[in-house]
Amino acid sequence: MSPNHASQGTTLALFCKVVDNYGDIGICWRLARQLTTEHGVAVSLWVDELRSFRRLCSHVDIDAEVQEIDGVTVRHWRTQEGVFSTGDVADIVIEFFACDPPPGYVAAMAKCDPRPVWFNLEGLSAEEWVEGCHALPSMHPRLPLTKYFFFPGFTSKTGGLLHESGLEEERRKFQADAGAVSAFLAQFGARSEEIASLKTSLFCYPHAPVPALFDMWQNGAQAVTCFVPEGVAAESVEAFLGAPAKPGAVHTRGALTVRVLPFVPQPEYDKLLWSCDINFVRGEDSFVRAQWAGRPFVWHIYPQDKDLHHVKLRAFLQRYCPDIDSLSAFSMRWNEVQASDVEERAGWQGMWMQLQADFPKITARSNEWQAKVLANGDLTSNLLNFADSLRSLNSENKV
Ligand code: TRH
Repeated sequence: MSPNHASQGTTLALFCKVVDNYGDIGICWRLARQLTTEHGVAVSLWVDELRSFRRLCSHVDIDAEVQEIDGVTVRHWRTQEGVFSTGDVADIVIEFFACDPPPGYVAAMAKCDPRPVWFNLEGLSAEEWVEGCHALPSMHPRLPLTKYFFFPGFTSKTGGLLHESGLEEERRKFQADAGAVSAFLAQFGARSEEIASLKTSLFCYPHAPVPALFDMWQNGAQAVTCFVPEGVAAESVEAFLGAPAKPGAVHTRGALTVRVLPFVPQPEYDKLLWSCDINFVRGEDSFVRAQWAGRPFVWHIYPQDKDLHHVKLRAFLQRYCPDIDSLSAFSMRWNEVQASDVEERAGWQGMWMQLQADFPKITARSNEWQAKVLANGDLTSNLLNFADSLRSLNSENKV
């Protein structure tokens, strides 16, 4: 992927509100780093909550108003108050999930000549309507400013997905090196029998049917190790361990070993996904990372009112694996979507056996999928290219 040279020296402000969990800051931090390291953009990341951020990146000082991390200027966004001048405004302004930059900042944007490019970076969905909304303009009701919607997605009519340029090479090198995989897992205390077993990672919301999954693995014929970062499905994990789910805690019952890991820094989380034979992921960012891991994965989707997430889950499965029933059925069961009679009769054990039998097919799909999605370009490059086209338009029209 060649860097976007037009963006060298460009300034960019990225506004992030942590609504809940880690996805908001996880996505913004990943985007900020890629803009800086691969495209030479000078990024200011405005974030309202530094504690969640510190779980992904231990360098974060939660008391600092402004700090520099990996070349990104991180600003603690404490308030909507404040007066800003045109000199404070970046060339490109991104608000994540319509999070509303401070009104004073927006007022200063309106005074700039030329005006900055303004994006609202939206959430990921495989639904078709996304294509119709991607790149749509939205005029400010009072000020002479236009904001553009930027939707991540899986097709050429969307903004694509976050993917760093060296990622694929790094992943393949790591997975081809059994010693590197063992050393990575051994640092968390994993023993040789765990490393030799069928390895899974578990990241899901608290309502996932983890007890049923554990029960099935425990009573199965094959040795399974489940690596769970601290804080994930804590109640179910503690019930299995019979002890607090602290990093290093481990327990084997029947064929299943559950091992608690620390919540690892973001780049290490990729390695965990690359090390496992199957990954359980959730939300948006870990879901995308699992797609780059070249291994089977099961997605626990973020729950929404009126079961809207069921529609989103089906839309993704329809794109990803319309011809792999075992994966669709298992994913639906994991998300507690009404199963068909056939699936109901198969039970967890039967569904797992069918899924496992399809691992080679799913792995092949994973590689085809990656190539297909990346043919649309990566999100960061697409975003900068779109910004370039809007900037030329802005300076031509002097809007
Ligand atoms: O944490 P999430 O559930 O986050 C989000 C938010 O809830 C958000 O509001 C919602 O819109 C979105 O889901 C759908 O899941 P996600 O998106 O996978 O983000 C988790 C981040 O945490 C991701 O960047 C990977 C990272 N991570 C680590 O760095 N280390 C770890 O050990 C683990 C388990 C995750």
